[in-house]
This record gives sequence, structure tokens and C-alpha cells, in this order.
Amino acid sequence: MEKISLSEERIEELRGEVSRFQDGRRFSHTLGVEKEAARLGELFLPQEIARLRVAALLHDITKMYDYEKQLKICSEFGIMVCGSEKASPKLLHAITGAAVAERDFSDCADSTVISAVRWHTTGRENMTVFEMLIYLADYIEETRTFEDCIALRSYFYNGIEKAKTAAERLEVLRRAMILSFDMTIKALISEGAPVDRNTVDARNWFILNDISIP
Ligand code: DGI
Ligand code: FE
Ligand code: FE
Repeated sequence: MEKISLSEERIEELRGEVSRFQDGRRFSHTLGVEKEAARLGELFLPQEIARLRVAALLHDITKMYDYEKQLKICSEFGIMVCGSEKASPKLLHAITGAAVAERDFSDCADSTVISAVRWHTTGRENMTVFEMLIYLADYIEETRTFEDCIALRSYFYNGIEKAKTAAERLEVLRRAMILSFDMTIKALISEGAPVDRNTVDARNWFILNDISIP
């Protein structure tokens, strides 16, 4: 694993850099994800809190770019855009975000951070716990006011309050991940929108597997 140094000063500076990529609303969301990722880190990966905060700050780095710009970045990086991503342009920001994080923030984005940015929208089968925490933080951070986000936040924290052991906490995380995919897939179906295969694979994987911390 690459060695990166993440001082408090560098994280503070990164916050300023990211703010230049985002309008006020999006940046508030980013700060909300940073805060939530740190909270989830306390529960599951206390050694990784600094890196989780960096991944949270970078996760939507290209979200403000329009479809044309997303496609341009993909072509610059030689990334093939498949049919599913063309049909759902919102999926592109996770792909371009990972590429831009790797190119422009290499002093603080190692492969763990980059993969968390890459998979924060759809999830994937065999997700790492680090990826799960960024995905979940994005869904439940405090500035999100959609009904599904509020429901998932309550479901998760009510479960955590009752969980007594590390294994029980991981089970709460697993169930929260499944609920998130169920809600996203239902919403996409009700809109008549395509569901990315990674989202479906992720849901099935969480249903069939227990989570463990390596
Ligand atoms: O970038 P954010 O708004 O913070 O959140 P995000 O990266 O989770 O993106 C959320 C949007 O992406 C939301 O409109 C639902 C959509 N989305 C998530 N998973 C899928 C998806 N859209 C399609 N078509 N397929 C998916 O699997
Ligand atoms: Fe996003
Ligand atoms: Fe986000």
C-alpha cells in the first residue's frame, strides 16, 4: 500500500481546494459527508478516520460538471463509457471523480481513497468496509432531507444504539446497506430509470454475505 501523509493541515487545505469545485449547497453536502464518514469511522475503522475524511472531501469532486464535461474527462483518461452510464449520466461523476482524484490529489488519494470515490454511487459486490462507510455517509449525512435518507439514517443509528458487540454493529451496517439498495432500486424503478448492474450485484452480495473487518 502506498504511503501518504495526512496531516490535519493538509486536510484543512484540501477542504479549501474542494470548495472551489463546488457551489455552496454541494460543498455543505461534502462537509456533511466528511463529518458523517468520521462518525462512521469511529464505529468501524478508527485507524482510518483521516483517510475517510479525505475520501469524503473528494467523493463528489466532479459532481458539478455537466454531461459534456464528464464525457470529455472520460475521453481524456481513455475511459470507455458503457451503455448503462450513457443512459444514467449521474453515474459518470463517480468514474470521473476517481480519475481526477488520482491525477490531481495524488498526495492524499491512495488506492483506498480512489476506490471509495469510484464506488460511492452504485456500490459494488465485495465492497471493502472503507467503501461502505463512504457510500453510507453520502446517503445519510445530516444535510440530506429526502425521506429515504432520513429513514436510512434512523434505521442505522437505532440499530447501532441497540448493538452491543462489534459483530452486531457490522450486522447493522450490512442491513443498512441492503435497505439503501432496496430504496434506490425502488426509486429508480418508479422513475422508469435503468438500474446499474453494480447496484444489483451489491444488493445481492450483501444479502448473501456477512461483513467482516480484515
Ligand atoms: O452525488 P450525490 O448526489 O451526493 O449522490 P450519489 O453519488 O449517490 O448519486 C445519487 C444519484 O445517483 C441519485 O439520483 C440516484 C442515482 N443512482 C444511484 N445508483 C444508481 C443511480 N442511478 C441509476 N440510474 N442507477 C443506479 O444504480
Ligand atoms: Fe456522488
Ligand atoms: Fe455525494
